Amino acid sequence: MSPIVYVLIAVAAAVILFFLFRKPAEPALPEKPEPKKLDKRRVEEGEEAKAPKKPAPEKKKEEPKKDASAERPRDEAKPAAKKEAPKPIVEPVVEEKAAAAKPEKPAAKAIDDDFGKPVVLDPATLRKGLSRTRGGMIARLADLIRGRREVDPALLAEIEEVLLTSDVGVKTTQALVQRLHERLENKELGDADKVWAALRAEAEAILGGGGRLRLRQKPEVVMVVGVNGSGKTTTIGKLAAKLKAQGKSVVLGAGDTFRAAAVQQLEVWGEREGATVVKGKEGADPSSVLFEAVNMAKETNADVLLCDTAGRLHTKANLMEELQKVRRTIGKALDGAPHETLLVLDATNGQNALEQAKQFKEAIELTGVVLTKLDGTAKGGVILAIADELKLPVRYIGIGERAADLREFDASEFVEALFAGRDAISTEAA
Ligand SMILES: Nc1nc2c(ncn2[C@@H]2O[C@H](COP(=O)(O)OP(=O)(O)OP(=O)(O)O)[C@@H](O)[C@H]2O)c(=O)[nH]1
Ligand SMILES: [Mg+2]
Repeated sequence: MSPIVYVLIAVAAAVILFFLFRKPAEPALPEKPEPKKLDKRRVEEGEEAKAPKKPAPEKKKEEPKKDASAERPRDEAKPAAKKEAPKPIVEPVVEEKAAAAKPEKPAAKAIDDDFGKPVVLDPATLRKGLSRTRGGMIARLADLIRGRREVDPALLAEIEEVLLTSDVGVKTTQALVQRLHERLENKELGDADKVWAALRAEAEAILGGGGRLRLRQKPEVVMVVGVNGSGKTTTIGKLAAKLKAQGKSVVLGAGDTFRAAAVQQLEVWGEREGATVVKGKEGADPSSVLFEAVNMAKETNADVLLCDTAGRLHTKANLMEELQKVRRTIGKALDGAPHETLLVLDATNGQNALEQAKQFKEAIELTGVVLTKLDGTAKGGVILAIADELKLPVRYIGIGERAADLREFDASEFVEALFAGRDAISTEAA
């Protein structure tokens, strides 16, 4: 019996020893996985931190995501940063909602933005668009100067004649040639190259800076005026295209109630560019249509309202008086509006365009000029007269019918496109 007892004792001892060894082993193993659990917790915490961003989907529109993506590259610092991050993400939503309900003041500060895409330097297209004027006035000037060894008053007189017969206009031509005489007296015009450079410099000085519109408030209200056929509606459509490409919301006011086709033309642009069109019935009062358009732009928190107007009226009322009334009404709908009044001029009208411009300027407060159809005329020299005599910035130029053919005006780019490659420009080539 006793050997059995010994065996039992030995087995019991073995079992006890086995359990003794197992117990310490168990806590040892979890120690390794524990950090893993901690990691998971961190990840979960991180996800939790992201979880509050679920309400942020509302914000996706606004892209506070920039902050979130900026945080992503960070790792260990995340938990702390993330816990704080969701708060600001939520807050702006509230602010935005408040801003939407309140007047436009907070938004206005944030909107001082380019109106339309920034200037894309594309000299070849611009040069092509201006080829008729290059082949006309500029080629004649180049022919005059080419190979001229002596620069004398007789050459300046010939230059004067070219300018006068190229729609630059008497006043602007005389002022420009006068400055050339001064340069000649100061011995600054030693050779043909210097005369060419002086012409370029004078042209650029006359054209000034020009410059596209800026978005300074919301909605920025732009009224577009000009005689019939000058390109108002097309310019509005092209501007809408630029703005939409920039992600701006646009409302179009069909203030030309003279004919149904004018409204339809605007609707086609509106549909193509995704802009809301506010219209009235044919023959409706343009002022009331544009009053509604301003309200629509305000209600929908639009970035820009572009107001089309008639170049002719269905009534016998005076066009200028009607435009003044429209302007006043827009101002009643929104204090300070219209913020811009653009006069659209057809360059093919040459000096007549200048005369029209003078009449408009006398009657209405203008803030800038759009010169269209430069692609179809050799009378592009009129732009010098317009800039010089009207003292208004040329905001845009039209060099074709496509949306991209409305170019932000830049004086130096324009002069470069006109005068570049002097030796290659020739009246014969034109
Ligand atoms: N080649 C060329 N054609 C242009 C340009 N701008 C406008 N047009 C064309 O000129 C014509 C008249 O343009 P609209 O925009 O209808 O002119 P509008 O001033 O609105 O005319 P009304 O509505 O009658 O007062 C259209 O056939 C346009 O396509 C341009 O820069 N170049
Ligand atoms: Mg029109």
